Amino acid sequence: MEGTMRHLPPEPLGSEITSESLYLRRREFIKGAALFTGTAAAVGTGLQLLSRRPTGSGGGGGGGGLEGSTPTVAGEVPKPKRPRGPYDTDETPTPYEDATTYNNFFEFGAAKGDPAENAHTLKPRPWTIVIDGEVAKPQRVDLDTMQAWFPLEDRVYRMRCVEAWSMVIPWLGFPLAGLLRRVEPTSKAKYVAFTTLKDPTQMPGQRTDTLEWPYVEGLRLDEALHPLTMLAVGMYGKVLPNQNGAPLRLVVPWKYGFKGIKSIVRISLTEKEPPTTWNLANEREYGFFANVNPQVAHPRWSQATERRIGELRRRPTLPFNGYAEQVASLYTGMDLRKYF
Ligand SMILES: Nc1nc2c(c(=O)[nH]1)N[C@H]1C(S)=C(S)[C@@H](COP(=O)(O)O)O[C@H]1N2
Ligand SMILES: [Mo]
Repeated sequence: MEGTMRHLPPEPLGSEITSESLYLRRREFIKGAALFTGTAAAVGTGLQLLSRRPTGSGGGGGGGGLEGSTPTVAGEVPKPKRPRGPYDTDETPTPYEDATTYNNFFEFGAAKGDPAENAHTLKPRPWTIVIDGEVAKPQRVDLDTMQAWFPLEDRVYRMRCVEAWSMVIPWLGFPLAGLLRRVEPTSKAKYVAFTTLKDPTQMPGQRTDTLEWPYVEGLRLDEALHPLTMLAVGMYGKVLPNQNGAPLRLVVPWKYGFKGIKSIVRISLTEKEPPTTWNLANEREYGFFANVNPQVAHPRWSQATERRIGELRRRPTLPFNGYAEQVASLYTGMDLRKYF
């Protein structure tokens, strides 16, 4: 991704696509199907690691963890059985290794491999989140405390980057709606603004001016309250790796990936549409809504197809990233070419 004003390399590069495909193909040949079974088994197992809520506090939710595990025959590893939820895709999750080494997190560098290499300087605990603005109950809360308010849910979502690559990620988290209802938005609240940590000692990329810091994002309140919208604290059954936005990131699966702001420290309810980082960098190329839309090309590349990481052939991009049935009604009467 880039802002032309800031002279970052154009994406996606043809050469990058070729070398990436060859790399993935070679690796898949070596590791075979083990990668995929490994991924499936990982989902659920991290719930124990993550849940620090006291026993008895509603464990159900949409998650299942190991509750449904089948008893094991001698020597066999138990397979977690989780019924597919209403929002899960049944598509094969992207290998964990790819999801954690091919990242966009400009606070740690602009190259895809930079975050995995550099994000160890981020300290995800202790972590405080401020919730303020147009709410009856503003607060400053420790993340572990906040996490204990909600049962964790597994959600397998597609993620489509505006650069025309995509992944399938099993997230662990909770719907943003629950948090917003808890702080009681006032009648003036129309939008939700999110802010990433600003601390160049933890985030060395903030010493450069690739983007304006801190990274900021926003949603309209109805989008923020939609049941698909979640705050993630983990993925693949484990605590969120730093490079994926530890300890708390936004996930909005029908929008381009840049809406999924990482390492959130502040959530503010506002009356006016809040500024968003990529729109500030280049308003011609990145809008506020950023709904995945195969019919609206980026000024420098088509959005009609995408490269699913791990696959060789491109696949068609779906309206609202395949979530049209759930979210299209949020935009009835809106010109989605104008509000891109
Ligand atoms: N704070 C912050 N959040 C961010 C970004 C970033 O650079 N900084 N990149 C965004 C973009 S462009 C994408 S595609 C996703 C990538 O998430 P992933 O690395 O977990 O796949 O994070 C989004 N959230
Ligand atoms: Mo992105």
